[in-house]
Amino acid sequence: MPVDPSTATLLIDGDWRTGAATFEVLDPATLEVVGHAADAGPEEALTALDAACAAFPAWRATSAEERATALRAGAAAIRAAAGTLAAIMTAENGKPLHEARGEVMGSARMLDWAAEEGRRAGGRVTPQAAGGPGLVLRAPVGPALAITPWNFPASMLVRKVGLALAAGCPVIVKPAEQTPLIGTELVRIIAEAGGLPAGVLQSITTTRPAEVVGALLADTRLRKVSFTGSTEVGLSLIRSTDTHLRRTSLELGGHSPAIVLEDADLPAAAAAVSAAKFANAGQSCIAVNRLFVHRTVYEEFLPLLLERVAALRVGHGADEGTTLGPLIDFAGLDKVERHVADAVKRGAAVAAGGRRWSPPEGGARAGLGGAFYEPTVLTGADDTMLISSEETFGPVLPVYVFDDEDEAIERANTTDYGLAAYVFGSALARLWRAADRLDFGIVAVNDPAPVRPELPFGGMKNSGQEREGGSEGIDAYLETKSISMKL
Ligand code: TXE
Repeated sequence: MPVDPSTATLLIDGDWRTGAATFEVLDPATLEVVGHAADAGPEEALTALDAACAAFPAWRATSAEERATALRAGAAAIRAAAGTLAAIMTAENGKPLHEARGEVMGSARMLDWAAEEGRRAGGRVTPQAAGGPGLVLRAPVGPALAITPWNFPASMLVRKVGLALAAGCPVIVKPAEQTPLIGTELVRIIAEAGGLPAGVLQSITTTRPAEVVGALLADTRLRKVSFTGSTEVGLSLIRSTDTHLRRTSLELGGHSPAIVLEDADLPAAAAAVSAAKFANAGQSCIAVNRLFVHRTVYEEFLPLLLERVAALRVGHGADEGTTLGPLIDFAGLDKVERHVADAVKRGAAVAAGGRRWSPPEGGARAGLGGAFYEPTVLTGADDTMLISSEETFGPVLPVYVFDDEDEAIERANTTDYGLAAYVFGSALARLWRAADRLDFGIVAVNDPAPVRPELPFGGMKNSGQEREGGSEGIDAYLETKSISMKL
C-alpha cells in the first residue's frame, strides 16, 4: 500500500495507520517543520506486539533462504531509493547529503550481510555419546524491539532489522522522535520489497518513548530489546528486567581516544582524525573525543590538523559543499558550550572555532536558525577537564600531548566508556601492541571509519553489551539450545 509518510507512520499488523495525534518533525538547520509523524501510545504498541507474537511461529519456520531473499530484496530497494532516503535524512537530521547517502548505502550492505549470516547460523553435532549424538541448535529468541537513535537513523535501524529478521525474529522498530520519517520510509521500503508477512516488521513512532516502551517491556512476550542511545536510558532498560530476564543488546555512548604515534603518516592521520571527529557534526558514538599526540610530532601535526578543520564548510546539509551541519538541537549545543567553557577555564586554548556559527551576512541561504557550532580544536587539554571524561557529542576536539606509548594507552583507557579507539602509526609491532592493550570493542588502526558489516560493532564497559554486525551480530537474536539423543 502506498504510504504518505507525513501522517501514517505506524505499521501494525500489515496496515499503515495514523495515530490519534501527530507530532511535528523539524529541520534542525532551519527549525522549519518538514513533516509529521503519528504519535502512538501504549495501546498501539501492544497491538503490534500481539501481531508480532502471532507472526512468530510461521516466520521462524521459513527457511533461512526465504528470509535471505526478502532481505536482499529490501537491500536492493534501499539502493534504488538512496537519493530520496538521503534527502529525508538530511531534512530531519541535518547531516550533509553525501554523508546521508553514504549511510543509506552502508545500510543496504548491512541488510545483505544479515541475509548471508542468517544462512550460516547453524549449530553443531557433538561426538557420539552412549546412545546417540548431541546437537547444538540455534533458535530465534522471539519478538524483538529495536529502539534507534537520531544520529544514524538509517544504519542503526536497518542493522537491527536485518539481524532480527535473518534470525527468524519478528521485529518492532521505534525510531527516535527527532527522525521518524527516515525510519518509517526504510520500513516501508523493506516491507514493500516483499517476502515479509504481516506482523513480521512493524514500526511505532511516538513522543512518549518511556511510556510506550515501558508497556512493551512489562509484557514478557517481548523476548528481545536492541537499543542504541544514551547510557542513561540503556541502564533503565536493564533495570526494567528486574522481575524477568530478557535478552538486551545495548549500544551506548562512547569517549573515543585517538593516539598519533611518532612514526605516523602525519598528513594522513590529520585527515583521518578530522573525518572521524567532524562527521555528523561530531554526534557519533565512535567520534574521536580525545586526541593524544606524541610530543615529538605535535608541532608538525597541529597545523596539518588545523588546515583540515579550516577546510570544513558549515551550512545546511542539503547545500552543495556543506561538510558540517547543525547539531540536532539546542540541548546538544548547550552541552558543547559547557564543555568548551570548562576547558578554557581550566587552561585550554582555542586553536579553531570555539563559538556558535551563524551564516555569513548576505549568504545564499537565509533562515539557518538551528544549533550550529563552529568546528573547534582545543589545545593544552588535560585530564581534569569535563571534556576529558564526558561525551561531548559535538564538533569539538581536545588535543593532549603525551611522551610515551604506555602513558598514552593508560590515559586513553581511563574512561568509563569502551566503544572505539583509533591509533595512527607505522611500526607494525607497536600498532599491534597498542591495539591489543586498548580496552575498546573497536580499535581502528590508521582507519577513520571502522564500521563494516563484516566486523562486530559494540563496546565494553558503559558503552554497552552484545555486538551488532560480524558473525556475532546474529547471535544477539538467537538462543542456543542443546538436544541430547538416546536413539
Ligand atoms: O538519547 P536517548 P538522546 C548519547 C549522546 C547524546 C545523549 C542523549 O551522548 O548526547 O545520548 O541523546 C529512546 N525508554 N547518544 O537524548 O534519549 C528515544 O526515543 C525507552 C549516543 O537522543 O537515549 C530514542 O529512540 N526508550 C548514541 C532512543 O531512545 C527511550 C545515540 C535514544 O534516545 C527512553 C544517541 C526510555 N525511557 C545518543 N527515552 C549512540 N550510541 O550513538 C528515550 N528513548
